[in-house]
Amino acid sequence: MVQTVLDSGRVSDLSAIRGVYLKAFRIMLLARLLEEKLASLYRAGKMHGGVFIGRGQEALSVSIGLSLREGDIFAPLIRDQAGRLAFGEPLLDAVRTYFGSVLGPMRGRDGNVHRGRPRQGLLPMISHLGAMIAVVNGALLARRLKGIQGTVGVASVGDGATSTGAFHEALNQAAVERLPLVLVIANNQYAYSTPNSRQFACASLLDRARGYGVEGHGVDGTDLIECLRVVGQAIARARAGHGPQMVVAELLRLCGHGEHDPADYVDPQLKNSRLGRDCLKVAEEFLLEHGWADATSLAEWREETQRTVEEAIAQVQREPTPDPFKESWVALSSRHLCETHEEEVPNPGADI
Ligand SMILES: Cc1ncc(C[n+]2csc(CCOP(=O)(O)OP(=O)(O)O)c2C)c(N)n1
Repeated sequence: MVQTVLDSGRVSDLSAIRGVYLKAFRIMLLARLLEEKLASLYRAGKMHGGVFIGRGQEALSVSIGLSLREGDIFAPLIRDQAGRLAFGEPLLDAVRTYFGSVLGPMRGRDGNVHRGRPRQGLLPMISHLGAMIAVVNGALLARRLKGIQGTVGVASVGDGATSTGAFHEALNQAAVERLPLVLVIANNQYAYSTPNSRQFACASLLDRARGYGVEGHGVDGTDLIECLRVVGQAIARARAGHGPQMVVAELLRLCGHGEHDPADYVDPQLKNSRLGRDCLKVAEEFLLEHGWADATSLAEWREETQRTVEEAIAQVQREPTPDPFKESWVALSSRHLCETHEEEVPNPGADI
């Protein structure tokens, strides 16, 4: 149902999009509240490792997850908690990885954002800077060789990736092979602290698409309806055989690169511009304006979602962490990862 509406481009028909929009909003809210909680635990010194959140990028991210189908491939970035949830990653996968639970998908042995479920097409991230594009290409080529048709792969990257060799080589390969790759670039105007002006000299990152013979689509990343429409159509075009697609979303990240980064380099003028809008607030205003929610339902959803987050964290805090004397400290092979994923993981929050 979600895909049908998004594929057909009927998102301008408001009655058709209502159900998808509400679902997207509730997932964005779950991602936001989970990450706010993780960030506050990090500041209280209660988290191991870094905490990287997607505040301000949830509308773009959720649109990816909701536009994909079972059987597709998704290589999320550190700002894609919303997209992961929308693609079907259980909330507990995130919480268990953050708290090092041995029941987590990486068995409590990997960095917070490096989790995945390869068997379900959710690829564990290697590096932030474009490394995953070639991995998605490889998975798509493998499917082609096996004669599997009709699936697509999304690689999510930041503007920082567009200046790396990995990005250019993989984009060129996808174009030459006409792979059903959708490259979603969240241009949050800074690569960590490096502004766009010190990073590329072209007018728009969409020029990168043109240069490689790839279709490009620009979108206001603060606007959920627009993200659902543009990301949905790019994915539908890749699925329909039109070759690789690039989506460039303009937005700001409303947080640091990680929670260790105060992001005081961000130009206040940008913060006060349209780019600095909070996509969750924009979506909330849209819901109220169209009578799809009222203040009471918004407050109830927030309360219910907060409870889901608190309960998941309380549950995981009671779970064991790996026993260093029993673990065999070899790298996790993909076979191992797939085996770990055999069992069903309960999924609080999945019914939203
Ligand atoms: C291969 C590689 N080189 C360098 C780094 C260090 N590094 C991490 S994030 C980053 C910049 C990221 O910019 P962007 O993708 O725009 O993400 P943002 O944090 O701005 O959202 C750099 C240089 C890395 N992780 N991997």
